[in-house]
Amino acid sequence: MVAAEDPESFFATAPPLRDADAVSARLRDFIARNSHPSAASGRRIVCVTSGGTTVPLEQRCVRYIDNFSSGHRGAASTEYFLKAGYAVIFVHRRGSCQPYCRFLPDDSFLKFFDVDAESKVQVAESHATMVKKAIGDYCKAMEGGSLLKLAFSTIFEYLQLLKMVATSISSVGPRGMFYLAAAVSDFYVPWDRMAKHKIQSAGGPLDMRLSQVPKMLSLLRNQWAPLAFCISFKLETDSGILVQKADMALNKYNMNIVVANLLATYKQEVVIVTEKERSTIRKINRDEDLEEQMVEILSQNHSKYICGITNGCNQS
Ligand code: 9Z3
Repeated sequence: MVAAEDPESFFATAPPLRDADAVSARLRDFIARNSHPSAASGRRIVCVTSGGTTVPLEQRCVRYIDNFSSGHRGAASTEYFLKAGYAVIFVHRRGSCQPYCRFLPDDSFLKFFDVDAESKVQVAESHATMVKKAIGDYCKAMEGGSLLKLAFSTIFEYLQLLKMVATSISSVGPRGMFYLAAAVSDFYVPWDRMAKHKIQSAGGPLDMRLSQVPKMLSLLRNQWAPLAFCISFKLETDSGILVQKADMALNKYNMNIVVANLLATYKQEVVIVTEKERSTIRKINRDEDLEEQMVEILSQNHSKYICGITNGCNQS
């Protein structure tokens, strides 16, 4: 019997992705359109993952374990990658923060609108500029075919999507990039061992054994998209182990870059760890997005990587 920690068993027992054929067709079209020689071409394609994965405790799920992540980093980074000329596959947690909507508050959304004397609804004057810009940028990305959004909730959906994107993106070789900002569960309940129905409380305290989620980064690097430029994130709460854990991830999974951040300060600073160096980037002023600096540095590193692989810079 294969263990639940084994990738093959994970995929064999996971509930199949809904609309897998349609998702796969959208992906194929998106990659073909953005890698077509006549398109703004030799275009780079990045897969940005964003938001936390859930671990259901019941097949007809009432309860689940969640991972911390609002999706703000992934959404902001997507905007900056688009601005830098990348095509972006935004693999995000359903209901998490979306590109160009980061400034729209979800708790007081109605404040954005006014109703005039004729009962017509319009955007409040005070927010009109921001909303107009957001709509313009979003439409440009969607109509220009440079943004593809794919949603997940569970760890099962996330890893199946990641595999599908990776095996498709492999066709663009080193021009493909993975920016893995999603907060991914380390532990899960395998589908075939999960309670079918709502777990009953009459039975007293609940003992539950979680299996380890198989480490898919090695597969991504070695099998699914071997030439892609891979950036993973390391989130810790203990500053004493952060960089050491990032180094370990860099070496163990052969990542090109690991972005290390602490839960307490991740909005203000991150450490970019490569084989050669570690550099800390900090937010300089309140209104600045740290992601703008991050994307600039990461895309420069991606350019160097493409040059190295293609033996010259004419294809970057
Ligand atoms: C991160 O570390 C992200 O920077 C944050 C962004 C989740 C902190 P927000 O979405 O937060 O803006 O609210 N992501 C990776 C987290 C993670 O689960 N990493 C795994 C690990 O640290 C490796 S895949 O072991």
